[in-house]
Amino acid sequence: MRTDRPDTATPSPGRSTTGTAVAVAHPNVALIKYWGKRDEQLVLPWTDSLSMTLDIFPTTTSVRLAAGDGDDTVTLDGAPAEGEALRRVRAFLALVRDRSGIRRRAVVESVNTAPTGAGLASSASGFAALALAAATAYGLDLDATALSRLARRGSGSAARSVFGGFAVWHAGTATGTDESSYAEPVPVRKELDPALVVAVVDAGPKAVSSRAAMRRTVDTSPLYRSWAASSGADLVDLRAALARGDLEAVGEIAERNAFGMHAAMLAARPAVRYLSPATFTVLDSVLRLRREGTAAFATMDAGPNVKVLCRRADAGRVAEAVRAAEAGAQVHIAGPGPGVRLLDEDR
Ligand code: 2P0
Repeated sequence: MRTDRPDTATPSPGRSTTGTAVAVAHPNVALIKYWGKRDEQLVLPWTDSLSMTLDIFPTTTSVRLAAGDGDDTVTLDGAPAEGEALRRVRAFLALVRDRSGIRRRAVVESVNTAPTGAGLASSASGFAALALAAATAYGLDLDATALSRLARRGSGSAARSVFGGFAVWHAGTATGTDESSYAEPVPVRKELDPALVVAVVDAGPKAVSSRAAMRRTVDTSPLYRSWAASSGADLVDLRAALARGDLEAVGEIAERNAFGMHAAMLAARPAVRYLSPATFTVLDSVLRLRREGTAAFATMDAGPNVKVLCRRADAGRVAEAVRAAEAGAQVHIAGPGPGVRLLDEDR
């Protein structure tokens, strides 16, 4: 799905800005993780990653152009955004304004349905929705590839939430500009029919942001380079397993990739430790399920929560086993979800 269309296109002739737009996007869970940037400014990763977009926990974001060129107003879950979250949204809007040539400030309202900050990738759904809503409100005419590149500038994992189902995010060429780093859909055999059972063992905010944690891992972990190298091989194997609909192989590869990422974090100085005792309780239940013959495999992100990959037909049983093992867990069952889209009635 490579295109030569420049991201910097000004509004097409005859196309006026809508001035307002509302977009919905869903989070994604990486089976091959993104962990580490080679360019912080452009959000270019060291490695390719591959994810499944979920059909739960959508984020809905509206962008409305207001009069004047003052500060953008940003509301997150009904409260004024502040600090780093506000700074990141404003920096993103400044990028969209540069491309559109329209200086007007924006009023942004975003509502998340996932527990924010718990490693459930609300920044992925958040910046994917913001990218489409802002691009539309400011009159940029972007195809999906260009939208994915733009979303990446807000948060790396957002590049993948532009697409439904499975998506691979290309790290891009070593010397290239941001042109070469975007996500695109990955074909999957229908028989895979996967589910992700999401076990939220702690919905509180994380102690270290993933942005800071990945920087520390890259800079100080002696295991980072070997994880990054093995991740490239994992991606090749995973794509083949998805293409043949081999859920066991998909799960084994995803699980080892996640454990490798957490091992690299634990070896950072000081250690980045997101996993908690409740994480390991859930991991034990996943192992038990496997010993009893259910294909179930775990992956964890920048938090203690566990996502269990299994067949859709087994999801209820897996959810029950996880609940029985960790009474405090909130358990949700997700399937593959849709890509980002505009809500037409609000345009
Ligand atoms: C992922 N995570 O691939 C990995 C695995 C968490 C663990 O993408 O700094 O919020 O905004 O580009 O996308 C979380 O990192 O980081 C993430 P930024 P992001 O899903």
